[in-house]
Amino acid sequence: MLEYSLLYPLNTETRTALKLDGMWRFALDWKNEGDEKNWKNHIPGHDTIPVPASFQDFYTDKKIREFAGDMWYETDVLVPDYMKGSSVYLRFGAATHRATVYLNGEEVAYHEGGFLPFLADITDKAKFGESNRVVVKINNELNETNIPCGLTVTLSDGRKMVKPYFDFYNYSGLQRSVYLLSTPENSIEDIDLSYSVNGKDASIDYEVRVKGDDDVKLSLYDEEGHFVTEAKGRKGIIIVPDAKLWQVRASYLYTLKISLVRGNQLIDSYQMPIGIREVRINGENILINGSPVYMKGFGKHEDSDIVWRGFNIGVMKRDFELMKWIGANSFRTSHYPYDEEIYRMADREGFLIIDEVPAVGLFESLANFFDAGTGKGAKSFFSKPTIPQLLKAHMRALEEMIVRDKNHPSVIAWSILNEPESTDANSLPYFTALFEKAHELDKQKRPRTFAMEVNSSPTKCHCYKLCDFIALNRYYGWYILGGNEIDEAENKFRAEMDEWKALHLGKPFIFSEYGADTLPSEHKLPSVMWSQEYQVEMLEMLHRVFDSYDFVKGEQVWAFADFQTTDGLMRVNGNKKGIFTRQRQPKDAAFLLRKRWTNLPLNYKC
Ligand code: BDP
Repeated sequence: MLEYSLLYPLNTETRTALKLDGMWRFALDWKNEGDEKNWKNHIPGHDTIPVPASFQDFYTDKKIREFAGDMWYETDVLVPDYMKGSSVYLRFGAATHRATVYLNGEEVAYHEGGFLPFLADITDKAKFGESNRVVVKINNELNETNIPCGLTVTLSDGRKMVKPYFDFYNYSGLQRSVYLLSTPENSIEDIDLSYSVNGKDASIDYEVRVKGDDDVKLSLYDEEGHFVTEAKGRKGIIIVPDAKLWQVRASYLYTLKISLVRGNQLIDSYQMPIGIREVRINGENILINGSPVYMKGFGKHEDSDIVWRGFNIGVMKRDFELMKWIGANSFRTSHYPYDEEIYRMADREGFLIIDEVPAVGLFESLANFFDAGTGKGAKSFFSKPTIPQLLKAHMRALEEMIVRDKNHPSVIAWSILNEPESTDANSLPYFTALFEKAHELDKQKRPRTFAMEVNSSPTKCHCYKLCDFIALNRYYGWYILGGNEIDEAENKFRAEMDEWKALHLGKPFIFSEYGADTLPSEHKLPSVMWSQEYQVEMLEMLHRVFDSYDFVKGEQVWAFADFQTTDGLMRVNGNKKGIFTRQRQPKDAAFLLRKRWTNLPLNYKC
């Protein structure tokens, strides 16, 4: 069980959540002297930087952009007097990849893992009614003992440089909001919910975790704010008469209000939007509220101009509008859990999310994304001595993700890894531990999967049987037999699909990635690779194959928008497989997808 509550920060009758976003002081620790020189008390220099944002691309100096090591953030926070007597925390939405937090020079938290929230308990250390100095040391190095995996090398001039085993830029810093939180000492810590629909009614099976021994009361309100029903006790069942269900692209959100009471006194109060819906896999179908759905959508990134991987509320809005325009109903949070606001928006807009833990780069290659796409195999990653430590970090991230995201109706599945080396026999115990943990942590027992690269074929993969549905990343027509060999690619793809079919797994398959790099500037008739015409042709070929297999129940194209990667021969200032440009304008393929997806019925092939 996590040592703190990951409930989304809210202001209620009993709680305060103050955002500390804005310009923070900032210093890069070039000489690795910050610890020795006590930067925890005050950092040197006059530079300031926005929070939330990635630090890298603001600067015009390449050495700053490519900095690897410790970076220090600082701000002064007035902790209001009225918080005295409460539990007080600093809450970081994410600090990439590891952070040490100091309050008035004293360490109050250490957290590893760059894409999930953590809390620093400052109840006994804060000076109330006065200014408190918050300093955060963040380290952005990559290694093989934490996810995502990569290497950090030292260059001849002594500078460090990261070598990601993954295909996205190693953006880092305080990329999500920071809050000053206060909650009552006795407080609501967590809640688990699961749903079942019985005819017109629904029942909500709940369990509230509480600090202290006060009584728990729950009240349910409909979308108009009208009272529906209530319940008492830490555990129980709420019957919702005439329940309005949360449906794909037609959401309905109730508000669940949870109170902690002592007699007539209100001790703590928290509320959350909830959507009543069931998720089940039945044979080759993915069922939402008992009805089969075909998933249409994207693999995405948190990536945009100007604040990079930092959360940007405007970009979020634009992305949802584009996804609605194109007829999508789902996305995967490749390759890390996204900002909490995105899940809240998906709840409201009725999108389905495959929530992915940042387990990418678990592959014995410096260019996993490329080698994997070509089918170049490797088979020793899970035999490395670092594996026990990596598994520990992976388990922790999985737990944080599930605890944070389990109450979003939009989250319908967990993706436990992306393109791991599942051809290594030692991968099986590693995967099994994680798959079991996901079920143990999730009251709703959502389906679990991992996104499989092309080596994870029926004959070579040791782990696909653990998946409740199969998620394939396939690049036929791009890394495999591209351009003039596209017909060969189609044949080869069909041959692989026939192999899967022959296994009669009786499970749904989705394509969690497929796509072609495309420069928005390039047009060519007849097409060549990288032209807009080729992206359209290749998608048409792949869709033809998807349509020939009834067990294929979803397609999430790679990628939603162009995004930044590390420098390299294979990338033209980033990955250009976007259906939209990085500025969120459509390439030609967007119109093809819009035509297809707005015409495919939700229960396609069922
Ligand atoms: C897959 C990876 C993804 C890459 C993509 C690509 O899962 O992160 O960006 O290929 O090569 O291997 O475009």
